[in-house]
Amino acid sequence: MTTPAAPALLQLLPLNLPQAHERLTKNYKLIELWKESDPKAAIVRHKDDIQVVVTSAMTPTPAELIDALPQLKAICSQGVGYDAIDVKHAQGKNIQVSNTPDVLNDCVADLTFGLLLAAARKLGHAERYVRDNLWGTDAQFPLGTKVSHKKLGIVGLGRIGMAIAQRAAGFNMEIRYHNRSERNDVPYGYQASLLDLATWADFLVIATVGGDGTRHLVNAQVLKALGPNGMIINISRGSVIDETALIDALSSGELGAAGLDVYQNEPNIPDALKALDNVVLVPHIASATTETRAAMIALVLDNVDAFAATGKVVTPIPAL
Ligand code: 8YV
Repeated sequence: MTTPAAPALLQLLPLNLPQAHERLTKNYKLIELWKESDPKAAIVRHKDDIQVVVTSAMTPTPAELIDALPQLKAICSQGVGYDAIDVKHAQGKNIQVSNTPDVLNDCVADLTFGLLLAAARKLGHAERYVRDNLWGTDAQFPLGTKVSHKKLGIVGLGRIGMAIAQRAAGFNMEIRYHNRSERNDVPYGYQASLLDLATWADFLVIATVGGDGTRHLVNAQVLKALGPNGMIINISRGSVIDETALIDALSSGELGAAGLDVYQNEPNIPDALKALDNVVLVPHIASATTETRAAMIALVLDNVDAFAATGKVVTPIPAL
């Protein structure tokens, strides 16, 4: 009796979980692309075997790669966002694409409040003040802005947006949101116009999807509407905010402050942004906790294993 050869799996990035390698090698012949001296040649060598690609929200997975793999049937990605993957192209070729929704909602929402509190209470600035030995000198530390009982506008009230709203309730904040369409299952006020939401809000949180449909959704006008006492927090994608307009608004004082986890051209953050005291900058870490990353990787592996066993991934991205 002959055992059928294991289908090949192309892994584009290392998965930082000890049991990941073991689980992947169980059902698949593993090609770890980052270990290949000539990645292009490795793809050509294995192209007729590769049925699954493992990627991430931050790892480009373009149409060219998809087209280079004629036997590809599933793309399993680590992360909820999928703007780096040509999902439409894959789905057009009947290739299933999975992401890792829900397991990161809590950590992303927690970090959103970390950034919001840091921006309002000037935590980054305060830390620099202490470390620079300015406490006790004539250089007075400026007053911050109260968070509790303020107005929170959420752009993109999806699963992460809802987790953010839940936390905002603990701060007795009034919540409104902007989506493409109104939800009839939430108690929060809907603003059909983002400009109206920004005019109303004290804090504007960006939790919408990335990609072409939301590129520069937050422009100079929206930032101006948020105003000199307003603050913007972005945990979605850098592409959603016009970064040049943001730097201008923060530098001129037209916008009060910002807390950013994501940027237009990661990991490059413009020096002009780094020079400002009214912005809190962290390096795309919203899902980066031991617990959540383990849960995300476990879900990638569940998708891979389910595909191997049943031909279907468990958390497919709906048809675009
Ligand atoms: C990344 C993210 O997945 O989930 C997303 O969309 O942006 C992050 O959680 C993470 O950087 C690992 O790829």
